[in-house]
Amino acid sequence: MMHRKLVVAVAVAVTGVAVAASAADSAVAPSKTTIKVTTSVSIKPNRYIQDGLRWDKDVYQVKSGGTLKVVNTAADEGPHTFTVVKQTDLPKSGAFRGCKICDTLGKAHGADPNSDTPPKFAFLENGVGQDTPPDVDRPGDSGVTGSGKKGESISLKVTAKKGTSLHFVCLIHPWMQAKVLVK
Ligand SMILES: [Cu+2]
Repeated sequence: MMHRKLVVAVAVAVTGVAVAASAADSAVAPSKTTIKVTTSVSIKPNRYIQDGLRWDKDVYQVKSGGTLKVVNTAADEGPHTFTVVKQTDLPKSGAFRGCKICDTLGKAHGADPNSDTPPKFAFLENGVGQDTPPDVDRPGDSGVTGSGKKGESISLKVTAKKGTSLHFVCLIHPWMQAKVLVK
């Protein structure tokens, strides 16, 4: 019986160490951060369909010079964009159908709002279309995750200085809004 008690005491001590270590880890921003598109749809018959399509967090952290990997883990909801915008350009609730910045940057991507064909440019650097990933440091830096299949991803290098907050939105689903704190 003595022996069993000792084992329990050791287990508790080990758990205590693990908690302390994970608290210390969260204080250090990672150099590789994954941003996931996730979803959960709930339906109330004759009332609504609630589209739970979203980024998996509201706030992310990454080191300046680090990488953001944006992964589409939601199936059947089409492609997404990771697009840095000014905080004041983020559409508020109720303005999603009239998201001005989404129209402007959607056009810069060469997207046709009336078709499912992929945009002409997969990326934008400061609002200008290009085929290669931008250095992410300011509004207008953007990337499309792919054609819309689950598991597709893009990797973006963050060149913004330490202390920058990068607000981002999905141009196709403007309620998907979050931010990256550059550390
Ligand atoms: Cu989206």
